[in-house]
Amino acid sequence: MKLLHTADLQLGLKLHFLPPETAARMRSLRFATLRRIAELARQEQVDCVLIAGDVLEDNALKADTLQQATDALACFDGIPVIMIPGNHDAGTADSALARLELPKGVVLATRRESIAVGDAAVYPCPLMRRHEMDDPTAWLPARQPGEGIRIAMAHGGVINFAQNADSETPNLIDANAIVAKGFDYVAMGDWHGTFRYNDRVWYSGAHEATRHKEVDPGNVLLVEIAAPGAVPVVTPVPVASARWISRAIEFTDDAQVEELGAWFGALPERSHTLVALSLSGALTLGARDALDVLLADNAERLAYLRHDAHKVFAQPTEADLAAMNGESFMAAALARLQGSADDAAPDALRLMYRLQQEAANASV
Ligand SMILES: [Mn+2]
Repeated sequence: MKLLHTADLQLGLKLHFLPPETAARMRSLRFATLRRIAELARQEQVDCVLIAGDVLEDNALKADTLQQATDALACFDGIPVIMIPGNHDAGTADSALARLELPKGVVLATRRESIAVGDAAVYPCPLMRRHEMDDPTAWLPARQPGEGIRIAMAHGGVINFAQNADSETPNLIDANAIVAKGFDYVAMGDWHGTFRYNDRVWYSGAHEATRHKEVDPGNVLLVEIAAPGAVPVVTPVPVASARWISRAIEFTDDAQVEELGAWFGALPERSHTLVALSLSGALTLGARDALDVLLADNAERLAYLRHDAHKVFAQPTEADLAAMNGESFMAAALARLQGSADDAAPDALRLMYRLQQEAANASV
């Protein structure tokens, strides 16, 4: 059998750190990518699609978001889709998933009972509360003689991801116990990066990233299982259209500013790219100024740019100082700033340099 495994779609994700217009654009990408996953499912002629929890961002979502989710899910048109509630959209009394109008063929599994897909069986482990104290997979029965391919789907941590800082739930799951019960594949959700725990236990990761620290998000998994007991062949397929990129640069040479400019320029789709730069080091005054201009320009072009350029020091060269030394007032101020231990002195020096450059340019 062939299936497509995804999870953590978090449709309706708020992205509060973005300007409202950009956040809205990024929110709509998550629906568009779900539609592309439906296309992929059709191309690959999968037997079913599993969404292993956190389909929706939260249970307070309103009808506009739910309708967009319904319309995107309708694109699977005829391909069975099975989804379970996760910690974001737990099957509580106010469940948003329960308010979702499910297109034909889409099953919301809120009960601990198997669902037949051809000769195979899918065993859902829904989260009916945000945090389950007990392992939500404990109910899974052991394989009985004559059973076909068995697939479990669950949402939580198969290892203690907390130490990796990106797990949201204490919903701890004993994946080895599931495999020991004779399951061929365990479709996991909650961890946002694609992650192979072992041959049979995989996290697909989120279809679109939700933050910079995630490792390898933006994929879905194509899973092929030849027969009961066979090792699944799992192929990650990139589907995300937003790129979240983190980079650290320690400046030791002015040429690195130009290199950074070229790097920005070479990004395939800056309007769909969210960049987090961690900057340090020192530049001459001119290059330090050029860095500010470059960052300001790219902050407008990119979907998002976060940086800490205040950590990059400006070191005036002899030529910088000579250029600023023209007038007696400037020379006196310059001498004082250079000798100053005040934390604000480097900023003041940069400001002086910029004013002097602007004045020079204005007089041309
Ligand atoms: Mn989750």
